[in-house]
Amino acid sequence: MQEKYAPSDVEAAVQGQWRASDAYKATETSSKPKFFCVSMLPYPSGKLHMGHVRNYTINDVMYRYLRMNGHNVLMPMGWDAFGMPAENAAMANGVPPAKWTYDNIAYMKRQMQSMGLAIDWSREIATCDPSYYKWNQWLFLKMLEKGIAYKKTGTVNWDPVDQTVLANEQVIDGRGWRSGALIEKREIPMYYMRITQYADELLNDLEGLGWPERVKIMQQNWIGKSFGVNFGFPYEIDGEKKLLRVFTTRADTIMGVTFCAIAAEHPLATRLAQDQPALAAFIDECKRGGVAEADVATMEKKGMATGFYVTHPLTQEQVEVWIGNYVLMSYGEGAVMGVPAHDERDFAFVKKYGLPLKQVVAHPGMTFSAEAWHESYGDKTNGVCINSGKYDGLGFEAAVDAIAADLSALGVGERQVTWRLRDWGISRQRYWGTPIPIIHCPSCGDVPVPEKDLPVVLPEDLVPDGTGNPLAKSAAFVNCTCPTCGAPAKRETDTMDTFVDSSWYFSRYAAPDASTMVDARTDYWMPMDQYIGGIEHAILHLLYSRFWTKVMRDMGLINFGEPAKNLLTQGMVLNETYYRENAAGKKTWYNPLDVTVTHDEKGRPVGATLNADGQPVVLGGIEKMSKSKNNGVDPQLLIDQYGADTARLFTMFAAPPEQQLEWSGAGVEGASRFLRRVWAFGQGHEAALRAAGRIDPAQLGEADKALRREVYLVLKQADFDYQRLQYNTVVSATMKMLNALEAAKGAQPAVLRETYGVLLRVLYPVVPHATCQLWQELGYVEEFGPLLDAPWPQVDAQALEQAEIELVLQVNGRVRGALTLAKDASREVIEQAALAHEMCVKFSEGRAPKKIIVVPGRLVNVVV
Ligand code: ANZ
Ligand code: ZN
Repeated sequence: MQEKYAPSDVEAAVQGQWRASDAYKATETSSKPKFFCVSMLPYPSGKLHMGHVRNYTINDVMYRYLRMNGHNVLMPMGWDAFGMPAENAAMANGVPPAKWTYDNIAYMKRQMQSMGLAIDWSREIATCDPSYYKWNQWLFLKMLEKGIAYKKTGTVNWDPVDQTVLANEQVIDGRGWRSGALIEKREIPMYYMRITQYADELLNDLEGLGWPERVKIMQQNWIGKSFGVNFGFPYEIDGEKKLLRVFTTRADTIMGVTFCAIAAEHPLATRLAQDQPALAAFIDECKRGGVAEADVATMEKKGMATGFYVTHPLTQEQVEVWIGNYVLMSYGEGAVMGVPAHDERDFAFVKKYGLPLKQVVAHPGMTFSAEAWHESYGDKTNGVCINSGKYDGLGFEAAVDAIAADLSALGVGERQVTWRLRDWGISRQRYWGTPIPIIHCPSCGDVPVPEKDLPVVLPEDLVPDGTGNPLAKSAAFVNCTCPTCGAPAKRETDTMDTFVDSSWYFSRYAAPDASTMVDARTDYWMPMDQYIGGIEHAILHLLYSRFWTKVMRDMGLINFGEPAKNLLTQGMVLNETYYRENAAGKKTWYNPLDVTVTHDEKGRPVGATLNADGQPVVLGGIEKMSKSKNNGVDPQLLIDQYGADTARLFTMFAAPPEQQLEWSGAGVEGASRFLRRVWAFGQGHEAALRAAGRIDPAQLGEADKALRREVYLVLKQADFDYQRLQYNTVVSATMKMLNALEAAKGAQPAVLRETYGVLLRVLYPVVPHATCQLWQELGYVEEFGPLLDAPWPQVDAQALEQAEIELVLQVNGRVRGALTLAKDASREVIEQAALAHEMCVKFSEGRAPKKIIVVPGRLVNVVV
């Protein structure tokens, strides 16, 4: 065999064998239990980054371990191929998004292949392929039939200069990202999916999922089920009696209301603005601000008094109405009762505008101060009503019961359950997406494209130029005939949100060539036994996927209601950052690979210089690898220089899968060195390893026993770590094994062969190429078959047994030392050893022993 470990030769050879034998093609006919492990499909952005490498390696390690442990495993791969970056790249380079996308896919696929991933490529999916998105269209039409999809007007960002709709992320400080024009809100017809119909089920089914608690809580908050009271403040306007309705989860604080706040879009705000130009201007400002719900807690609270009053339904007091930028039109009633003493947002609001505040809940042991907010003021769990008339003394539940009953008796309110979850708007006024299969006919209206005409194929040769959707300008696409009446008609030019594409792709992996959306193979592989991806998908992608799965189940297409039994959210990959700042305060970031760092005697970084000019750069701290901080490391450089096995080993060893991983050049070097040692051991003992026979248990010497014991002890731990997905300590286990092998002087070849064979198998899932090569070259294939399906090593219980044991030595019941004795030492030998022990001699002070108590295997107590 090769004297030196040459990763590129080894990897090319081993990958060639895998390809030739179609090693990772999975079938549904196995008698073994199935295991379906899936990485969230990548966006084909151009090339792999370290986050991809980490994600897929975790998946691959799991695949290989489980396959050796008797499972029928499938690891698929696909491409989330629609979306805006392709349109942006097209605009920048003048090439159609399709070409850019397919080129990127080809390149990234080669990179994945060079990583040696156990992917069944026969199941590859690109979501921009008509044979895939046909089924998006098909299910959309089924949903339309069943009323799960529907049409209504929605608000979009309109760029009046570029004459185009912009995505939220293309609006920067209220202006279009390209044109700089002030963005307008426009109401246009759009399609929605009724995810709210599944809200209860989406919430309740979280419980049974093996997902990180954090992700479940995020989903739970997003769905946001709130129990409260909906009631109205009576008022009169234009001679009409009305109610200003609010939703509150804290009806117990109703006697503490000092104002009401309504959203800028609230109909009452619109009405009041008719008479007040200043109010109208403020409302416009609020609308432009367009707050995302996530920012409401932290944004600056702004408001304006309207001079209009409503009546408190229980006290008859007059309460002034304000417009508040923190009130969302899309939640509850778009209006709130302001209780500044017990709601943090209301508190900040009255502090700013000098409004009154009234404490109505007392908390034991807390004195209330109007000066500063304290989180206990908002606590409902152990408060008691005060300053609340007949409700005084009641706790939260009792107060809400009484107040809800009173409001209901007055006919102005009732209990209500409110959800944060909104229906999912899927229409995008963009080119590079799944066409919505609808035809607009002047006489028949909106006509679904007949099933036989699906898919509505997206033309792949258009180039967007930033001024609206190119589909809308393509006569060939737009003009068609009405399927119902045959008259000239126009095709819908909106496409679907790309979250649709990723809502069910995993089910298609199981049956990629099916002539239906899914088939029986989907029920075989699904649900995913393990799904792996970033925490950034904790909410939308996973929620939409769960929704689509339930819809497909209810249509009888599949027999499961959740897409993923288990979820692993892998940690981010971090790296150091370095920058220089110019006089204007503008920072230029330098890639860590282009920088030399100096360290103090404790190894802490103290300074850095740029390699190009030798001048200092500033250490900017450790952050997530990103383009903006220029601190990414291209995994291709790593693979080219050290090989895929080293890249894989480093990423698995540097941190447990769910923790953050810090890039380290020294860590990569260390990983590479370790693999060279593994190789050198095999190469150095080649003849002995190949020639060795079977182990004769009767012939084992001390060195043999010690080596076997160490390797099997470590195997036991490694096995446990594999099962709990703690791959970093699996790697340390293999390092311990190699240390033991290198140190085992005088062990017989048969024992070396056995224990080295254990090391190769434990290391194999992480480092598949080098281990496969060594496995072959050292003759293990003849004994166990190819490594991919070799039996996982079993812990030899006998090897763990120790020849010697340790007994605690006590004198008069106090621990004084320990005795190391043969495991089968007789009582007589134990007593002799105890009496002879120096501590026993010292503490018995010459007195004769009265009695000696021996607890076998544990202790010996000398009583004097
Ligand atoms: C009075 C009150 C007093 C409130 C108090 C809270 C604490 P969740 O739990 O998320 O459902 N709210 C209602 N509609 C709103 C809207 N459209 N925009 C902004 N805030 C709104 O939150 C319910 C609470 O959020 C409601 O209870 C209301 O403030 C506010 F000590 O009413 B509360
Ligand atoms: Zn028609």
